[in-house]
Amino acid sequence: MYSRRTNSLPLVAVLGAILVGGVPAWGGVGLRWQPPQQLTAVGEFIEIALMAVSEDSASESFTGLQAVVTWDPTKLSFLGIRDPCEAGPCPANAYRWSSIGLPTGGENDSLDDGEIFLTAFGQFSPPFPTATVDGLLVVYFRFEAVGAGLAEVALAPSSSFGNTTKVSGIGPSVTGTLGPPAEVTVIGCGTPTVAAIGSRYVAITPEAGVTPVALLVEGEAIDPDVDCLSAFVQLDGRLGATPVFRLAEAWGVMSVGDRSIIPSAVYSIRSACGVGGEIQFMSDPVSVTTWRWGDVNGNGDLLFEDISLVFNGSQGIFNGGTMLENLDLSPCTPDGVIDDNDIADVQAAFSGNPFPCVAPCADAPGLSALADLVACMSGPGIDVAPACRLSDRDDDRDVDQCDFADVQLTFSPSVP
Ligand SMILES: [Ca+2]
Ligand SMILES: [Ca+2]
Ligand SMILES: [Ca+2]
Ligand SMILES: [Ca+2]
Repeated sequence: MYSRRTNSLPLVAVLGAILVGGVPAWGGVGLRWQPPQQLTAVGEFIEIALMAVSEDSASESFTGLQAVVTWDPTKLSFLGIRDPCEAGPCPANAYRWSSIGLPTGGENDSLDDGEIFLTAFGQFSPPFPTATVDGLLVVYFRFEAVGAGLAEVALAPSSSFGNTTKVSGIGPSVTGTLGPPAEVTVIGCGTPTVAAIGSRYVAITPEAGVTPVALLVEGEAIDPDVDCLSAFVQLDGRLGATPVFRLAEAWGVMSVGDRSIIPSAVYSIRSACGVGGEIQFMSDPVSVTTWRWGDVNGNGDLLFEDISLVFNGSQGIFNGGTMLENLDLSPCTPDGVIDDNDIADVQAAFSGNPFPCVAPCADAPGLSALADLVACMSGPGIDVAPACRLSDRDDDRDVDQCDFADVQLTFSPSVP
C-alpha cells in the first residue's frame, strides 16, 4: 500500500508557514474531466484532461493532489500521461509541478487493468497550484480506443490498494466533489469486405457494428477512367453525392451497380462512420477491380460459355454458379434485368467490341465525337451496330437527334 505522501510531505509545513497569517478561506477543490464527452473510433488516440476546479467564486491554492483513475480496458488502452508543461512554456491554465507521475508499484504495476494512481506535488515556494473557477489543467491522460461502445474514464474515491483521490491543502483536506466520469463513445469503423461480382457490379459488406455507416466508392488514382469518382452507395444500389447512413446489418451484402461502375476499373471503397448523419471517421480503404467486359463468370476469359450463361440468364436460368449481377451488362446504367440487350452486349464483347459506354472520368468528347455521331446516325428507335454504341449518348441503343443534342451540350456547357 502507498503512503499518503501528500499529507506527510514537509512542503505542507513549509506552505503552512508561508500562508499562515493571510489564512485563505479554503474552499473545496473539485476534480473534473475535460472534455466531459468525446467521440472517437477504434484505432484512434484521445486525451482527457484532469482539471482542478474551485468550487466557490474565488481561486483556491492547494499543495498537491492524488487521484485514482479507472476505465474500461476492453475499450480503452492507457498510453500514459502528458504533462502540458513538460515541453516548452506552460499553458496559461496549467502549472509546473515539482513532480507529477504514476508512482511505481500497486495500482501502477499494471497499466492495462483499468486502474492507476496519479500523484502531483506543488512547488515548495510560490507560485502554488491554484484551482480557478474555470479549472487548473493538471495533466492529460492518453488512451488508444481499442473496443467499440461507451467507455467511461472515472475518478474513484479509493483504489483496490487503499489509495484515495484527494486534493491536499494546508491542514484539512480541500477535496471537493469528484466530477462524473468522462464519457468516451468509441465507434467501430472497420474496413468493409468487397468483391467484384461482375463487370458492372461490386458487392460491399460493411463490418458489423453499432454505428451507422455510409459506403464511399472512389476511383483509384492509377485508373484515369474512374479517378475522378467519389460517391456514396444509395439505398437502391446506385451511387450518389449524399452519404446514406445505415447500420451494417441493414446494409447486409450490398450489390452496387451504376453507370460509374465500369469493367476492368479499380475502385477504392471505405466505410464512412458517424452519428447524426455526419461523417466522423473513415475506415481504411480496400481495393477492388471489376471483371473485364463481357466476362460473366469472372474467370478472366471471354468465351462462348459467357454468351451461353447470359442467354440462360435471360431465360431465368442461372447456372455455372452465376447470379444476376454477373450477367447484367446493359444498359450503361445496368437495369437488374437480363434480356436481349445483355445478350447483344456479351456477343459484341465476344466479337471484340469495346465497352460501349462513356467512362465516368473520360475526357470530354472532341470534334471527332461529333463526326462519329453523324456517321453513326440511325434515327429514333433503330439499333446501331456495336461499333457505334459510344455515339448513343442517351443509352437507348439508337443514334438520333437526342444523342446529337447531348454531344452538342458538351460543346456548349453553359447551356442549361
Ligand atoms: Ca493498474
Ligand atoms: Ca468468362
Ligand atoms: Ca440488363
Ligand atoms: Ca440514343
